[in-house]
Amino acid sequence: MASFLVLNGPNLNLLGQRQPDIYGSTTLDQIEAQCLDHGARLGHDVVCVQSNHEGALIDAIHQARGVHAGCVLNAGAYTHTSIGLMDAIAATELPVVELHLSNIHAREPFRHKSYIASVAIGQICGFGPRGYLLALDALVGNLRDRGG
Ligand code: CA2
Repeated sequence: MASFLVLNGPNLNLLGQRQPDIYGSTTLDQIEAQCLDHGARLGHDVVCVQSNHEGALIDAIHQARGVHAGCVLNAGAYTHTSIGLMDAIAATELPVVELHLSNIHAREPFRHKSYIASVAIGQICGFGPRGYLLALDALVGNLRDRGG
């Protein structure tokens, strides 16, 4: 049995409470519960963390090393700005699947740039909450590819 980290960044704690036209009506609590259920179906542990602070997200990535076999990361707006998060992922070599609820490539041009993409094993966007489950599937496949 492996463990995976589901890490959510700034403002995602507001899911389901604001802007449902863009981000849907599912709350972060509900998404996290779905991730836990999906992990259990796959025979793995899932740990969920959310922070609005860049440094706390970087700390969570550092602490995941040797604990979690991979990470689903929705870095929110830090996706488009954070060299610090990018460096943390590169330094820890943690397998990360970049996740977005919305299709960032179909939105404003400033959302098309992702600092996470170059250090992630892949990116899933545009599938809403289901994307988190697809990302967990991808991490389980990655773990198997690595012989785990
Ligand atoms: O589509 C995604 O998952 C995003 O990572 C969401 C970020 C956005 O900055 C990225 O470009 C794409 C924003 C998260 C804000 O979440 C809210 C949820 C409810 C109400 C307001 C904001």
